[in-house]
Amino acid sequence: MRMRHVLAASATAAGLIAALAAAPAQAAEYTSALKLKGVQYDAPGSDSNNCRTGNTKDEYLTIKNYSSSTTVNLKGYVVKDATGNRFTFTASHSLEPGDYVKLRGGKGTDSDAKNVVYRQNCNFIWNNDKDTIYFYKPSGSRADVHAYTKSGSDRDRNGYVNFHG
Ligand SMILES: [Ca+2]
Ligand SMILES: [Ca+2]
Ligand SMILES: [Ca+2]
Repeated sequence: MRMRHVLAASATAAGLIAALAAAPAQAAEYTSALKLKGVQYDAPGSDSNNCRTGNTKDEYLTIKNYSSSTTVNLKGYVVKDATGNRFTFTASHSLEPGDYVKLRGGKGTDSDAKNVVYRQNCNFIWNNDKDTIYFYKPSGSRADVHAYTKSGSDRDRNGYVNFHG
């Protein structure tokens, strides 16, 4: 419903409407400096969500600032999966142009220098077969979204899918 409203209100050129209609899931991402760079959705090795001995930390989502001039604070940004599991960046984390952060599972100490934020949760969030990654601005508007399947998106089957360069 929201997409129809946006199209009716803002798109006047028929060509633009056709282009947006062809890729509705990704139309919103180009208004955002921060985008989903890629995801290691299947942590290497056998998966275990044991906080001490498991490999949840090896599952990560990379978020990058694609703006050439604007620094963006991650505080208040939200990521969500297809089933509604969510993580909110509650602490300030400045991403300068070209800077990135890896949002890892498991428990650890966030570090700007190491470009890492931990979900502080040892359960996996990105499914090994398929999932959808939603990324929201603090205002609630969508910054980016990408769906993947192991069979269709991950040609080399290494558990990683790239969304943006
Ligand atoms: Ca695995
Ligand atoms: Ca999931
Ligand atoms: Ca891959």
